Amino acid sequence: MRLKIERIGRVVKVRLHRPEVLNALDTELMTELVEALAPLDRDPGVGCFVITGSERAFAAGADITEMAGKSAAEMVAEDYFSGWEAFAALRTPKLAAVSGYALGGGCELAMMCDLIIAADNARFGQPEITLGVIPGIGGTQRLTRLVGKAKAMDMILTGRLIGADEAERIGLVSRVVPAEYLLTEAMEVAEQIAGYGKLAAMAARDCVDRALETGLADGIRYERRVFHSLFATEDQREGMRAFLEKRAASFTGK
Ligand code: CO8
Repeated sequence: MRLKIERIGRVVKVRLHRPEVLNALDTELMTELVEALAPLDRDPGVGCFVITGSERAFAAGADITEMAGKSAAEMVAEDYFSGWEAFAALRTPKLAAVSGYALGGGCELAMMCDLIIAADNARFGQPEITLGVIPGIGGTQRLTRLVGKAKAMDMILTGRLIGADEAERIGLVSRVVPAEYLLTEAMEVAEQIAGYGKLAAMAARDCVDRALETGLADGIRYERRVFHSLFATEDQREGMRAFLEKRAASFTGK
């Protein structure tokens, strides 16, 4: 098993576990991750995923040993790494808790999550250029959308690693915390998100992602339709009634 999965209340914590290769992401890990999370994604009792690695490495990239000997024909035939799209498409909010290296596919995996909380020892990078290739799991696209052309080009063309503070400054990560508090903070944030109505949380992340893919007018129209649709939920009734009755809301995900 390449993962350690723990369900804590409404939060599912997934620890990448290939310590001997700094959590390098191979096909087996990708398949295990997607197969484990797909049913939980549909479970209304699960409100947030936390993806984490070890203190030393979130993930040091795609598995170079697995890739190195492949031919272009094999890459095409296998549609190598297309399976990661299934991870990105999970609708339950996903939080990456990053300590140590998040390089190449590791940085791309973190960017597939909705929030990144970084330990102060985290280092992000897209060093594929040093291997004679380019990012292949969305790095050129997501990084550019998240941090803009100047920083994306800098990281992708030079392979330079950046620290947690720079990552926060350029908008790659949501929060930076001392390494010893990383999981405490990540779990608190995940529990907070999981405590809200799951339909609203899924709708919110969907609309924010839409902003990266579409023009403003279409995005605003999309948001408004999704907003309207939430008035078909019990959670909307409960949330607004609870406010008016000056009590805490109790969401059911219906
Ligand atoms: N793949 C396989 N093995 C790895 C990887 C990796 N990405 N990263 C580290 N390892 C292994 C090392 O080979 C080493 O194994 P061993 O003990 O058997 O020699 C072990 O993990 C520990 O690593 P180091 O001894 O190198 O540890 P250091 O602390 O000296 O260095 C680094 C840590 C800086 C993280 C270093 O290991 C490193 O540079 N790793 C590679 C980082 C990298 O280039 N990542 C990008 C990979 S390519 C990618 O992710 C995108 C490809 C997209 C393909 C898309 C196809 C469609």
